[in-house]
Amino acid sequence: MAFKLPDLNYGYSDLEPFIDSKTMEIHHSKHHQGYTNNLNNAIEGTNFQEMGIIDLLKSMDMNNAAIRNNGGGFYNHSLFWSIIGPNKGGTPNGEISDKINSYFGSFDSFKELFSKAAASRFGSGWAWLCVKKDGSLEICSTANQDNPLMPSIGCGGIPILGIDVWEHAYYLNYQNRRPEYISAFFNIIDWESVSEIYKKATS
Ligand code: MN3
Repeated sequence: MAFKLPDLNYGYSDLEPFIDSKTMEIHHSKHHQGYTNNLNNAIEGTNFQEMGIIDLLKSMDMNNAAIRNNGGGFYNHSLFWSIIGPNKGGTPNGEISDKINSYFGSFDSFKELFSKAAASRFGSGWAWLCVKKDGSLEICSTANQDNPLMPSIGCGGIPILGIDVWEHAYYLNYQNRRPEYISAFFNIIDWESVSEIYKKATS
């Protein structure tokens, strides 16, 4: 089974003014499509073809650059599209809200720590909110297309929220102003979706 580029639940222009239409179009139809195609090429004829993306990431060899970069790219962007949307933002409700308050003190404090992790990632990469095996939450960041599911990343757990801080994610609209993009991202986070992912990760 080849991996397939997921469709978006919204149009390329629907996240404006926070993410512009052209960035969305290139990011999804070129970058994410590229990771998908390259992943399929990299696993051709291997038993990774029989696996889902999560098992593939957990069992991959970190020295295999093609699978690491493109498997990560495929998974990271699939998660990213699913946790953003038009007319979202605000603050979470329910269990995930309680968890955030209990681990980070308040939503504002969580926002500050997550934004800092995203802003301080040098070069290309991602910042994550993860839920660990014991149910605790952790904010961390990874380089390039790495993610917390991969072996020996030192950034634990299952990601339930992630922000892409590669320049391709924001440069057309924000140029070098990454902190403005990070701040805008909070207006499009789909907390209901994050909450669903959290529930699955902890069930
Ligand atoms: Mn990207």
